[in-house]
Amino acid sequence: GHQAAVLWYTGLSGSGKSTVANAVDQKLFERGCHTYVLDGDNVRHGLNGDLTFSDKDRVENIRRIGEVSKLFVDAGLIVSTAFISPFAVDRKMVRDLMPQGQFIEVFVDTPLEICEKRDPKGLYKKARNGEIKNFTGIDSAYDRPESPEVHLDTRGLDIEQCADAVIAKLDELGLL
Ligand code: GGZ
Repeated sequence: GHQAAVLWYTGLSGSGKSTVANAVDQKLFERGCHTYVLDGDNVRHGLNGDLTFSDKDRVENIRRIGEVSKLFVDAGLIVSTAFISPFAVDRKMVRDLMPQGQFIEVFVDTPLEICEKRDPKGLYKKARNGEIKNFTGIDSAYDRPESPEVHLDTRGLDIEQCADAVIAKLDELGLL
């Protein structure tokens, strides 16, 4: 058995949040855990399809994702969320929403320079051209987490090592 929890991934666009979240989720599944992954693909297009990338809408995006995560935690799942969640105050708000000790912040720390080089969707290029406004890291802020439960310096770790570090923390915290 396992304890319910939220694994809250945060980091820049292209940092690898979804990739690491899905790798961890696979390992949890293999251990028999009941899990769910929330990311842009299933939330930004559906539940939050009415929201933009203005500061105000990003706050609302994170608030709703926090509330939905809480429902999954109430249902006993280990829920993983992969959103930039750029503002520290909003991450704190979600932390305070969850039962004590069941909010695990995972900072996917990939430098802007590397994210911008990857640019899988060409969004950084568009942001630099001014075709997209309010792009995180370019003309919209990202508050680096100060004391995340897990800090992944992805320059020194591959996906497998990142996933193992998250699992090790869950073991250490007695959640698995
Ligand atoms: C940041 C944007 C923007 C702007 C579109 N700023 O690499 P992606 O494409 O798949 O991930 C990014 C995603 C960010 O959505 P989130 O819901 O995670 O953001 S937040 O937590 O800040 O609300 C990127 C794409 O949406 N995207 N415009 N202006 N990312």
